[in-house]
Amino acid sequence: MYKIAKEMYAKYGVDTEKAMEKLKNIPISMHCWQGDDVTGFEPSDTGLTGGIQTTGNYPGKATTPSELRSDIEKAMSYIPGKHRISVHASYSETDGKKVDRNNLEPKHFENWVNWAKEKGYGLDFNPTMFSHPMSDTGFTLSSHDKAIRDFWIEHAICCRKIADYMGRELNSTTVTNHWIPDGFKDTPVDRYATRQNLKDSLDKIFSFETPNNLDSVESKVFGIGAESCTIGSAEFYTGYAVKNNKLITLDTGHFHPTEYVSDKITGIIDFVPGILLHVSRPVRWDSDHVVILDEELKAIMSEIIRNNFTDKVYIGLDFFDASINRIAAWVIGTRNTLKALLISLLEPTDMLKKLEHEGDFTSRLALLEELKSMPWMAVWNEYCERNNVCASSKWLEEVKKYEADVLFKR
Ligand code: RNT
Ligand code: ZN
Repeated sequence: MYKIAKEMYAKYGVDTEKAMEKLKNIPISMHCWQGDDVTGFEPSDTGLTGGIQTTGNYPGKATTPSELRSDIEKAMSYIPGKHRISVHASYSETDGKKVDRNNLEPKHFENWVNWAKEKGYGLDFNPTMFSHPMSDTGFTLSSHDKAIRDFWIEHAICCRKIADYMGRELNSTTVTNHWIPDGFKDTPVDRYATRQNLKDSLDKIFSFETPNNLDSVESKVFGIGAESCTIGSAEFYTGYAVKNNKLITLDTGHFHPTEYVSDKITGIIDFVPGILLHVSRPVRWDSDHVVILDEELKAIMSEIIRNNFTDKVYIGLDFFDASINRIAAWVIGTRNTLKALLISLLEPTDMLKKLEHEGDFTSRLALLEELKSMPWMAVWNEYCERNNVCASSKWLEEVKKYEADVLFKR
């Protein structure tokens, strides 16, 4: 099948070998939080807050950091290529002692770093500014209460130091994503003051250099319980990122349903040092369903590949489904992201761009539609086999076995 596919693509001037070679060098940052429904392992677990939700109670979730790491390894064994793991601050390991978030240190993430070193993963990081008593008012960095603001500023500063340590230890730059849940349930009178608070807090957080870490800020349209006004809106963070040379995070669930992240990438890329993607799947709201191989996923990956943005666009995942096997959720979403990248890498982009630049929109449409039935699956299977990973859904049989032998016994 691969031989035939190779010939078919060659007719369009596409080299399948090159496509596979390129795919190998694109890391996906897989989020740790799909494995335990975003709870983390702090001794004082307050439950998930911040206007995000996991629904479902599928048995077998990871209950300790080592279980989570084993589950990640299992998922990674079905994902071809070398990738990264995105860790939240709430996954600290403090030997059962209560170390509050404003006192976290690199040593509390040593196990993650040693494990990543051993497995060859990169690490990315996230301050956790939700699921904590200090976020109970619904406000963190934008709060009018100085004690609350200061607590979260301290937390983010700890996190940037931890991220820098991770990047240094692993010899691979960490990307740290800053997201806060802050917003008003009901119509506010003084939105501006909260945004000024947020700006001041961010300025304090970013007041020192982290040579092994890049910072990104993530906007949102609304959260549960914060329906009327989100302090960290798209305009706020776009402005902040542009002015302060920060990366901007584009989460596919954080915009109005008729807006597409695939269209936003080229709109902002020349004005920021980079983009962090949070690839997710919103169903009616920011529901964070498992990523499927849909048109938007393919469109996003096409934007990256068509424009050679792989050095400036960091691909991170952000979904959490507690109603299905969590390892399968990771495998499905991450493999789909890679499949979408491969499909884009197999596109005769120069040919299509030429048609478009010449105004031949008829041929552009015809070719785009023809390409949809090209045998990319044969290339995908070949790629998986060369990377010693199950090509077909055989991985599911193995995940089901792990479920029976390990997950259901927890
Ligand atoms: C929430 C944001 C944020 C979180 C993670 C857990 O709406 O998307 O990125 O999902 O930090
Ligand atoms: Zn996100």
